[in-house]
Amino acid sequence: MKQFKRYLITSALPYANGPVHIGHLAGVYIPSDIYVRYLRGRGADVKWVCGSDEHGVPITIKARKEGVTPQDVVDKYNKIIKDAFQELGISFDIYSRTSSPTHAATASDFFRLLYDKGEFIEQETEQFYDEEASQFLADRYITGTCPHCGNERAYGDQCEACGTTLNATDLINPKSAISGSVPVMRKTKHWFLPLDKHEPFLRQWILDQHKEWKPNVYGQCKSWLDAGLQPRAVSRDLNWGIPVPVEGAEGKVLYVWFDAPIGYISATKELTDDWEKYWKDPDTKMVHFIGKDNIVFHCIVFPSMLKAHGGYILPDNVPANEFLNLEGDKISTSRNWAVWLHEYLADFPGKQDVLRYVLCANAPETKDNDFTWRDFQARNNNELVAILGNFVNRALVLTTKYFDGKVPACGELTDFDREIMAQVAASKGAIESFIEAYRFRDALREMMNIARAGNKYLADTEPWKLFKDDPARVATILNLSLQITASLSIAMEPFIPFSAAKLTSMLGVDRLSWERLGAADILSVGHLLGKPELLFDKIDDEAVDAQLAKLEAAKAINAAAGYEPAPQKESISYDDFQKMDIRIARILEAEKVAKTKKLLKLTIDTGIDKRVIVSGIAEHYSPEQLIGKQVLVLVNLLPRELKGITSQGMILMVEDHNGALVAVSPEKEVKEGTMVG
Ligand code: B3M
Ligand code: ZN
Repeated sequence: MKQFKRYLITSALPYANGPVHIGHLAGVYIPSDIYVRYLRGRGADVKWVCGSDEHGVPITIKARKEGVTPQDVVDKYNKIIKDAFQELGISFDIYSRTSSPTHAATASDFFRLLYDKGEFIEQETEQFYDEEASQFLADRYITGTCPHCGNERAYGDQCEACGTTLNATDLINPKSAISGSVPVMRKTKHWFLPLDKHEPFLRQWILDQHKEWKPNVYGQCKSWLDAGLQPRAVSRDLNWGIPVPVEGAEGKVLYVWFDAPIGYISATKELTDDWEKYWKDPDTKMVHFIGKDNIVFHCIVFPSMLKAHGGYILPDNVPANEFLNLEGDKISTSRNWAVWLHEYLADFPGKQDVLRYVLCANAPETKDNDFTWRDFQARNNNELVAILGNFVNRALVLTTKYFDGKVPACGELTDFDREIMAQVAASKGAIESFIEAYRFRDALREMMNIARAGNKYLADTEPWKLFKDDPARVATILNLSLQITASLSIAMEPFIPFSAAKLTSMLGVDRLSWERLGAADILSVGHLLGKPELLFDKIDDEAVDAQLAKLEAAKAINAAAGYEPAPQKESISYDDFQKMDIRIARILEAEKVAKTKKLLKLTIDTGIDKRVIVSGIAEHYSPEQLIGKQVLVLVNLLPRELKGITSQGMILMVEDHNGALVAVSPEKEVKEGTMVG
């Protein structure tokens, strides 16, 4: 195998139109963090770059929806993402962004060079144009009726009701999502990268020279290549992005997937003046960490761009992962079916390593995998607490108890001692080969096997029974147990760095170098340990139930929004219905309930009486919007106490697909107190 002098590691640039979730973490950021921490531990010359991907149509759509600028959108999410990564210990050397000036110049120059070399094809195509808004429309900006299922709100690229991928021209009655007008077809010029031209090279480079790539990656590349590559447009008619640096290209920007991978180069430039060494010297090993939906861009498109440009190295590997599901369902941003990193960090303070551990143990390396909160709890309680934490704690506490916290002397070794120490020593090579083969789950299991060996060692030797009669033997057992603990702190670092740091401080040492892993003399005799503390604690049912309830709530909203029509409820009799006393009422007064975000205190006239209802709609309606409004109220609901106020009844609301609450009112004014039924 080729020996490299240095490493350049890239991780997919998160798209800055939303926060990151556990699927991103398990697929990309945790594996790459493990890999880089491991390389650094070995003293390798490594640079790891990432940043936000901040161009493209979805960001402009989000901005329009929220009534802000695209820059506002990316500023917001760049910060949320960057802060959350940092808190999770994702240790990029740089987290940049594609709206940076360095990136604009780098991407623009890259395009211009390919243009000057004649690497593009120029082509006129016909595209939908909105005459009212005077702009071309990206497929996402066109809505209409799905030809497959009749959904009237299908997008030009996809129908979310039936999941079919569409072309805007497939839609029945297409409408512009910007102005609502009927778009017309208009000619427009674009630049295309002729991937077909690079096909022979790609076949050789991937199919012949990179047979070692993961089967899912290799297989996907092969099927793309076998299907035959087509020229791909690298420009778009859009006003958000990097302008196409060519005369006569006004109103056109680089396609987001053209500029985004160049973002890796820009970030390296921002990181070091020495960036060319990392991008151009064949002694650099470049590895792209990505999710499976990005394979074609990193294995086919970007390498073709680099090849066309010339002078750049190509990735040595692209260890893409499959997808992580959540509680049996596909993670979905629009359906809010996700565990968001920033929310996890808020809900489980100090438990970064638990998430890191569970997502690595469960990483979708070879197939899609499922994250469940019960599994999260079980892995914490049965593995981190019961195996790892337990071993470390026993070794440290026993040493404190019998030897005042000083590393005792090691006497003669038994065969069993030797066997255990040999096992620990062997774990070093095993972890290394697994990490180098991008098999992080297996590597993690090897790390845990060190703790398993330690637990077995203590359980079999039972030093607590020997101290009276044979303190010298106990000294040996604890010396070895502490050496194993020290090895553990080394092996833990790439996976669970916060706990590794805590452990080195309990051992009273600085971070140990990777090369020491497995040695029997890491801690010298007489060395004073720090104070033992618990490395992990149990996660109780309540914490897990709260997370499950959060997901249930997301499901209910999705159902209400018609993403998944809620199944019809159980049948009821007419009498059951008659039990509900629903009336027209008028809101007389409305005020915010102090110290709450969501609650409004409403005084209403039900026609029968004036009463108070507390309603969780403060984020959706201001008090002024409600005063004077007629609404429907369930008046015979049992009273409830909310923030010290008795709420008598319920205002009927519907929740739309964005989770916004909408009051239900009579179509015409009706006398207060009139019954609904
Ligand atoms: N922004 C990931 C995504 O949103 C995409 C990665 C770019 S890496 C150059 O699918
Ligand atoms: Zn459809």
